[in-house]
Amino acid sequence: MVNFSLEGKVALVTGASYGIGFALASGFAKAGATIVFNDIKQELVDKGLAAYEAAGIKAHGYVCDVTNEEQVNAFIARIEKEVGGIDILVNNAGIIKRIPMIEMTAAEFRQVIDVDLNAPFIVAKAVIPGMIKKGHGKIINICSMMSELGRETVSAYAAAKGGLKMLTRNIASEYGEFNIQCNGIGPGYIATPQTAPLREKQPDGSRHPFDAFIVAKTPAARWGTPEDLVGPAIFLASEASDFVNGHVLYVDGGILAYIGKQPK
Ligand code: NAP
Ligand code: GCO
Repeated sequence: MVNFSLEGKVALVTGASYGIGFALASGFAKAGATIVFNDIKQELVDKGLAAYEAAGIKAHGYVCDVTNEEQVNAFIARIEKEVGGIDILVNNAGIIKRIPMIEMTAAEFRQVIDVDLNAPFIVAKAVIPGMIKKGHGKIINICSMMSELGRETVSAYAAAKGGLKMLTRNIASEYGEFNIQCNGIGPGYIATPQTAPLREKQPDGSRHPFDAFIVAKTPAARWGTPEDLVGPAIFLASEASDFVNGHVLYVDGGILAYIGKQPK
């Protein structure tokens, strides 16, 4: 029988006080996993703990900036001591800056690369030795449609997410022999705080042009929800995907397959 259960597993989801990370961690908890998450600020960790408790989930929350290698190493050591060895890692924490490239400073570009690409390297590097000791592990990197496509104003984000796709493939290549599977999830356009600016109503009450654009570009004719990502993530976190490695699973309502609704 195919095993989709996460019973007895310890799952770390970075940046999971809310948004996609919160939905994935909540879904993992319902599939039997013990949940660990982090955020940069204690107040957000507390907010996240309260939200998990309200959902009937006992989560372990810690303050950690995933771009800080010293903090991450101490964080992982603390989890292994206080909760247990990590079986599942979801590199979810991420930021975006929407600035035309020639107006973006190098510091702004580096900041996005730091969170969206350097941090998944730092966290995976800290977690993999424990997975090798355990004889198994699942790493899921939250990529993006921008791992495949570009668009105006998101140069740093697309570069980071494109790199994250290749980091995913490289971890799969280098650690597959230790029964560690590393895959990506590439969400389409998902309704979270990160995309709120693309959906807000215009001063005249009309829809944001980008909102209408995305709905026309998506065969499912809607924005995704964080919950749309939970089933695919449980699959990649479970033994059901033990022979899936180095794959980016796009959960995008079909947008990457579609040229877009023709003008009437
Ligand atoms: P979000 O609502 O902005 O949440 C991002 C989370 O990451 C927040 O909890 C944030 O905490 C945390 N974070 C940011 N920088 C961090 C750092 N240095 N250390 C620790 N935590 C940090 O974003 P989301 O929409 O849920 O997206 C989650 C992931 O999915 C991101 O990697 C994003 O790129 C990716 N994604 C999103 C979409 C979409 O349409 N929403 C589509 C494809 C991919 P703070 O609040 O403290 O900053
Ligand atoms: C943007 C959006 C996208 C989504 C996502 C799409 O400004 O284009 O924020 O980048 O967040 O990454 O997969």
